[in-house]
Amino acid sequence: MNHSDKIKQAFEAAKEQYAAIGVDVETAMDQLDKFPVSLHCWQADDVGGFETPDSSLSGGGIQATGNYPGKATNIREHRMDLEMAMALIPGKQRLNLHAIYGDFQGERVDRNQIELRHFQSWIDWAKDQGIGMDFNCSVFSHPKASDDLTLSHKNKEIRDFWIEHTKRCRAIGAEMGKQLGSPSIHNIWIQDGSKDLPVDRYTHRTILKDSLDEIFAEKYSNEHLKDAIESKLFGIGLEAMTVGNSEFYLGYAVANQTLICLDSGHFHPTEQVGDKISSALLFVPEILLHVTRPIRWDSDHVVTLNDDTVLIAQEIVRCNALDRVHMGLDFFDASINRIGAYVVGTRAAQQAMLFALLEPRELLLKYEEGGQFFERLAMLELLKTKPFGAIWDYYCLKHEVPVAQDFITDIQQYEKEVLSKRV
Ligand code: RNT
Ligand code: ZN
Repeated sequence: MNHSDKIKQAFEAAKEQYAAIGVDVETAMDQLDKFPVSLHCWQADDVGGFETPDSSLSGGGIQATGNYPGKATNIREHRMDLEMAMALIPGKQRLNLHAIYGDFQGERVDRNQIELRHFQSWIDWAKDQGIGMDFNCSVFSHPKASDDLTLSHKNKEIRDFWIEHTKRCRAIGAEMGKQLGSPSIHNIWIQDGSKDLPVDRYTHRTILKDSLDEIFAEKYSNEHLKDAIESKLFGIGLEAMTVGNSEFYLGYAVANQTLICLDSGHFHPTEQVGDKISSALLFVPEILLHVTRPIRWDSDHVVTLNDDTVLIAQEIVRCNALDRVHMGLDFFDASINRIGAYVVGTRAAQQAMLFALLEPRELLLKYEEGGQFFERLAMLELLKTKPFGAIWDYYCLKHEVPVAQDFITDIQQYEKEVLSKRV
């Protein structure tokens, strides 16, 4: 029996086991196909971007640590790496681009001057790949963001600069959505905060609210653009206060019916982001996720199939919200092979979704409503040792991407042949 026959045989046996608890494996795989994960462009080069030949992340309360060789240093390499990663991940992804990744062709274009033409080649690339795109204003790594405040700055000139940038980003995002025939989610995350105890939090939050009102004054069709806003607990060097905290943005999102972006690193370590989904869904139209793996703080480690990621996926499925929750990733690990990071992290997010889709929902609900809590716990535990891996392997086979550990050698080869030759 050849390799793929063995995978199919294991799949058939696994399928029967799931059928015995009332789970239709084929339906689960079909649902996963329709749930794209948005690949964040910034894992490829440690949040550097292409504004200048040596752009690198500075400030913003975020940090990429490590200096693993071979990072993408220009658009050509960046696209190559994304294509490589996508070739090793089952199903279709999206591309989530930050404004600093424009195709500036050596021209110095400040953030308040960016235009559609700087992103047209990305849109064309996405069209070629048959994928949708999401977009982000880049409100960090810039001299006008150097004193930790941007859209909430008391200095009108500074905040106007960032308002202009963000307005342009929304317009570009809407055009991406239009050209690609799939709404683009534009996410606003800003660093604004304070290292030590501020006395005037209220004015900064009032200013941020006004800036957002101005930014959102222009209306775009929902078919082209969806607006998301992202809160944070604290950033490095901004430990005492974050202007856009969870209460601020959730309030703003509810009042203005924008999407709320929940980043799994942006809450207290004992809070579960998965638990927030069913609450937020009652008050905002849709949710954007930035799935990441915080270790002790917002460390942005590569996503793994851990309890936090699984709960997020379970709640999306249990809330029947696959079309109202959008999964983006937000990790940037510069200490390991960066394409490897993409593939491990994205596959883990997809595996969490598949695991959740393979839950015997009716049975679990019956136990819960009947007060049979031992039975509920037992079934949830049993699911962990069901032959989930056989279904996942078959899913990869079906999508013609490397099965099980096979992608490791592909990435090693890419490192040897491509990454190690970069200067
Ligand atoms: C930072 C936020 C934000 C960024 C990206 C680069 O803490 O999570 O989403 O990581 O926009
Ligand atoms: Zn984020």
